Order: sequence, then C-alpha cells, then structure tokens
Amino acid sequence: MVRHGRPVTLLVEAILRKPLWIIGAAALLCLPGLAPAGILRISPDPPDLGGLDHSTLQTWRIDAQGLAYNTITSATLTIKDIYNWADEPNRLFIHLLDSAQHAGVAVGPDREEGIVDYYLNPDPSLGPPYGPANILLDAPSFAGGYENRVDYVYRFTPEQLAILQAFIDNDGQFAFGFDPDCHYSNGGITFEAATAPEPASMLLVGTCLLAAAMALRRRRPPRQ
Ligand SMILES: [Ca+2]
Ligand SMILES: [Ca+2]
Ligand SMILES: [Ca+2]
Repeated sequence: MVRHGRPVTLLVEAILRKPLWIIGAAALLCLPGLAPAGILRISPDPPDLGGLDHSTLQTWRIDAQGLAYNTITSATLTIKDIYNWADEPNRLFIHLLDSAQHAGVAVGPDREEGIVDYYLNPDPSLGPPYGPANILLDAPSFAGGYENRVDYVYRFTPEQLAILQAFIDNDGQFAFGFDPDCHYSNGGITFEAATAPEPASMLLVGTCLLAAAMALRRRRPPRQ
C-alpha cells in the first residue's frame, strides 16, 4: 500500500506500476495537500474576558507562532450571546494590536467618562500596556437586555489580514484591545484564523496529479 509521507519519486513509481490504484492513490495523496496548512482557534481565559464592563479595559495577547510566515486567508472574532445590561447608548471598541505587555488577558481601569475609545489616545497609566501599533477593527453597539443577546461575528478584511500577518511575523504574537463603553455580558469569545496550504503541500498536489495524468495516459489504448 502506498503511504503518504514516502519520497515522492517512490509514490509516483508505485502509481505507474499499479494503474488500477490511480484514483484511490490520487485521492489519498492530493486531498490532504489541499487542506489548510494551519488553523488557530483560541479563546481567552476567562472566556468572557471577565465581563466587559464600562469601567474596564482589556488586552488579550495571543501566541500565534504557528501562523507566522504563512499566508493567513481568514480571521474571525466571535463574541457569543453579547448584550448590554441596559437600553442605553453604547460602543464596544475592538482594536487589533501588534502586541501587549501581558501574556493572555490583562484588565485595567478605564477612568474616562462617556463613550471614548481608549486605544485612540492611550495612556498606559490608565490601562494594560499595549503594543506600538494598533488599528480599530470595529465599534459595534448592542441592544439592552438578555432577550436581545446576539452572536457577534467580525471577519477581517483583506487589508486587515495583511496587518495581522505583519503583527504576527515580527514576534509570533499579536493582541486584541477591548474598551467596553458600556456594561456588556457575553457567553464567550473565540478567535479563529486559517492559513493557505504551504508551498510544499502545493508541490505535492501538483506532483501527484501529474503522476495520475501520466498513468492514465499509459492506460489509454492506442488509436486505430
Ligand atoms: Ca471602558
Ligand atoms: Ca472608554
Ligand atoms: Ca507582534
């Protein structure tokens, strides 16, 4: 039986010797190569960032070494069952940070009155220190009351994926910065990102497809 992982040349020879296995072998060899090279799925600890109260700021630093120097094709931030405690004007400012001083989750005080995005004019004395670069991803508002809870899903744009990639490539980590302005409750936060297949995987796919094509050609009876 031809096994995935043997030298490509041996695999090609095996396919050519046993053409009846072509379809099965091509599926075994090619399909794994088409799968994403890596997927990161992670939640903070605690999963709800300890609640998202108006008087607080949060940074969530993520070790994403596995995504470094790959091509990130998608990234999504999900907040489950989020709602505001009261029916009032509110904004949840969500920033993408190059890094943050503290690993994992750090919570600091937000002493600014009203709805003011801390990360646009950050003062380290007010909250958890952050990285040297950051961009605003989104600033959604949410309806008041548990009965109005929603699953918030934010998908990175291609431009934001490129920035995320740069933030990860420089030291293997990035962070989210949250400034909840007002009093939110949520059922858990998740970040998920996927990368494109590695060049080596694409080479394997190309090689095995070429081998299958050659074998099929050998099996074809000569024209009359
Ligand atoms: Ca706040
Ligand atoms: Ca604020
Ligand atoms: Ca970084």
